[in-house]
Amino acid sequence: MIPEGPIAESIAQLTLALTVIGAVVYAGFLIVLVIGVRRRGEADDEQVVTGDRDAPLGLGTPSSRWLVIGGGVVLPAVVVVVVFAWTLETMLDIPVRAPADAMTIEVVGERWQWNVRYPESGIELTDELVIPADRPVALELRSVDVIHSFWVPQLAGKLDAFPDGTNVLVVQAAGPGEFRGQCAEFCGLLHADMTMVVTALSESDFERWTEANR
Ligand SMILES: [Cu+2]
Repeated sequence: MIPEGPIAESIAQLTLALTVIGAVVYAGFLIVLVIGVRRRGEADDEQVVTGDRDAPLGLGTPSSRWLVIGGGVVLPAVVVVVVFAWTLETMLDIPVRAPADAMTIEVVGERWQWNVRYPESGIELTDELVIPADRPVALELRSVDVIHSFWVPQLAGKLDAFPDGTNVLVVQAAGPGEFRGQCAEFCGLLHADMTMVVTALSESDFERWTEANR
């Protein structure tokens, strides 16, 4: 799924980075494993030929020591630091509070629908959200019953909606468009039907929409 906003973009980049780094580490591990098994096999053959059960396996040489220190300590440390730093940077990219220029909309989960309310205009919607594009929108998430989770992957990460408090999820669309969302916390029989359509409109179209629906 292609990210359609800066927050989702940042998350998608981290996902790609973790996938690629994980694949490279796994491939490297498999290669070393195969080499190790084959060498061990050769050493075993040697023991059979000479009858010497204490014949060295070649692990005490300086080059193999460097392989153990480099591949077993230094390389994993580098990978962990890179992954940690990248993850931290992405987390810092994701706003946890409404930015100053954000528009606030209340989104309340209720088995099995999303009730949307615009505090400024009083507009109310169900299972759909209309937002201005190119501007952060702070969704005040709550629930009236069980825990739900608001998730529109193309715009932002997912965030739980609790019955006893408000969570703020900041979403942002890079341009006008339509984006689908889904409740991401199993909430009962019709959980799968708890969907959401987010329509991002240009600033002027959004103003027109607001006036028409006020
Ligand atoms: Cu739900």
